[in-house]
Formats: sequence, structure tokens, C-alpha cells
Amino acid sequence: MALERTFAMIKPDAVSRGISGQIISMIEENGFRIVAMKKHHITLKEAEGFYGVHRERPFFGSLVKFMTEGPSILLVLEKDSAIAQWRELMGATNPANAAEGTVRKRFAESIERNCSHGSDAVETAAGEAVYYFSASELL
Ligand code: 3AN
Repeated sequence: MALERTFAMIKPDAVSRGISGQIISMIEENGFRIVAMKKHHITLKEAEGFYGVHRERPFFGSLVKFMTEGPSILLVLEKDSAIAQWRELMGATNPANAAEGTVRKRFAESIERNCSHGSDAVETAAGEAVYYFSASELL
């Protein structure tokens, strides 16, 4: 296993419902080190760029509207196999398919309003972290 960093978001649905602290507790209880963290209201331009791979999908417009409806909490997390480990802790994209004890099983309302994001590969993790954080913020 290798020490890795991944980019995570606590999405606007979770922040507005006041459950971001519970999700951050789950992150820390599961042995992730928080390298960077900030609250940020994602702009339309940022959301369209971040989710650019989904531009042709039918849910793209709704997704960027949701991601810009209020502030998110952005994080960079570090742990052995952090990318896979955070995706496992989040659970399946669709909360109906998420395993017991995962963030999405506990808290998510729908496949779109699913509380959290996690990078899916080493290359995307690095790119997503620098999309929102400068080198001096990665401690
Ligand atoms: P994940 O976040 O689990 O990696 P992706 O990358 O396939 O999932 O999708 C990005 C985001 O797009 C999801 N987190 C979710 O908010 C939204 N999304 C994915 N699939 C759908 C769908 N079928 N309908 C509505 N929103 C979706």
C-alpha cells in the first residue's frame, strides 16, 4: 500500500443540512489525515469545469445547479490507498446501493444529492486538488 492523497468534497446538500461535522468525524475516525480543508461556494464556471467529463450526460445541468446552490467543504485527504479508501467510506454513487455505515447510506437523499465527492484515480486526484487549492495550502 502506498500513502496517497485524494480530493474530497462535502457537497451543498450536506453543508446546508448541518451534517458536515458528522462527515468530517467519519473521515478522521477512519484514519485519514486532513491535508487541506476550506468552505467555498463553487461558481458556475468552476462546477462546469470540474464536471466537464459529464458535459454530455442528461444530468449535467442539474448537477452544476446543485453544486452551486450553496457552499461546499473542500478537502484533501491523506492515507494509505486514500483514493479507494475514501470512495469505500462514501459508498456507491446511488445511496440505494450504498453499503451500511457509509456516508451516502447514512445521509444521502438521492443519486444527485449524495453528500460527497471523491476522486476516482491518482491522476484525477492530483488535478482536482490543485483545481481548488494552492501548493501553500496543502499542509
Ligand atoms: P461519483 O461521485 O460517485 O464518482 P460520478 O463521477 O459518476 O459519481 O458522478 C458525479 C456526480 O454526478 C455524482 N456524485 C452525482 O452527484 C451526479 N450523478 C451521477 N450520476 C447521476 C445520475 N444518474 N443522475 C443524477 N446525478 C448523477
